[in-house]
Amino acid sequence: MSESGENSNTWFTDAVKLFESNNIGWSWWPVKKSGVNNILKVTTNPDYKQLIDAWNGNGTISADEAYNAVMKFADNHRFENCSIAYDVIDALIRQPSTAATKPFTKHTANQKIFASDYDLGQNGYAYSDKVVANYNVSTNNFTAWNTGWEYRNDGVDIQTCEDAESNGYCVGWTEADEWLQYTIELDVDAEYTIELRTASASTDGVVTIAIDGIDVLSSVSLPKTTGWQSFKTNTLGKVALTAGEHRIKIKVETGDFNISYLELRNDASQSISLEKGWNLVSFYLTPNAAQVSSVFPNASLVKSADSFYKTGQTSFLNSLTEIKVGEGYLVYNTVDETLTIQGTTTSSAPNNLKTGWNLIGIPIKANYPITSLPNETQIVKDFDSFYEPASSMNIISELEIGKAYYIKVSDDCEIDWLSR
Ligand SMILES: [Ca+2]
Ligand SMILES: [Ca+2]
Repeated sequence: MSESGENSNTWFTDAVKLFESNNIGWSWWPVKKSGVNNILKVTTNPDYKQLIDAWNGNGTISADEAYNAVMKFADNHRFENCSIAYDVIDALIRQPSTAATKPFTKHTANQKIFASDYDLGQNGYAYSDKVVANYNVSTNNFTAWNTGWEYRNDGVDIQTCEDAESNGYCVGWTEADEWLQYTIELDVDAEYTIELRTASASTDGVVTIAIDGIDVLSSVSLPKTTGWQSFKTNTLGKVALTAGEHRIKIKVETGDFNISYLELRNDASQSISLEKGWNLVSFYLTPNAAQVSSVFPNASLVKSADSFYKTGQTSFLNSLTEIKVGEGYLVYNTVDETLTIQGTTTSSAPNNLKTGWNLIGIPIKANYPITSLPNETQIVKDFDSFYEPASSMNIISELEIGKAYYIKVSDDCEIDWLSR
């Protein structure tokens, strides 16, 4: 079977399944085109559109301009200038033999999950949409499966998006009982705030959020906004989730809104007490506002193991710009105060220690028993106490949350913070 290929992914999967179950080989003819339904998508340059318009009697174009437009369009057909439609390839090659879904792209917490980046898979498994293919040969009625005709070739209706924070696309033409699924990988057990960024010029939308097949936030209202491209972030609610892979579904109950993105945030806060003078501190979260001056508004000097920040100094001389989770900081504060830092937690990577002295922070929300430190440990110090493995006079028994320490090791080694 050849000379086919101008339809949706749903139609492609059904057709391939039919051919192969009847032992019929197949070949799709358009490999490279400017539509959404080809393996390689070609960008149409504006002057080529102008040339087509001129041929159709709309406007004029000079011979040189026409030549350049055609050459540019030819250049756009080079493999390296095309974008690869992974959804089309998946529909042709993988989906005919399985209803299993897989991530379209990697999603995790504390970053935007663009609505158009829903999972790869069949209608009814990765997403559900009312119109998913064109059957005009049977019905005499052409139906656009992707009403916005952008980005992907499924039934999901995607259009270009004017939301400044988007990937350039939003899901639109949402209807009751349609849904979208996203596979997410979480680093830590936490309570996550679920946010959904939507726009609607007509009505208030309603959605239910399901995770791993269970409704966790039911019938949440999405107030209409001032226009179809005027997006607003809706905080839907909080859900406790474990680290690992989860499938999150946006189920539309009342439609007619556009979705730019979804986000799961595990905002937490950490209190740090600073004395006037020198302090050794660290954070188990990544501050939302991580600039040194935002984290330490009353510090005159902040040093990490290999960089420093001095208040009032010309900015390019400050090698330390952002405060990071798990780093140790030596801070000179001008007042006594307790800071409350808002941020997000992530899984803790091991600390790599180099032979000799190291300045380390505590990347976990727990005290760490000093006897769990690597065998290479020779001495641990803060300002007024110390620990030596062989000593009987040790003052430090645990590395405490929020503090930082100097540690001397006999060889390169690492602290595995999760092996407490
Ligand atoms: Ca559709
Ligand atoms: Ca739809």
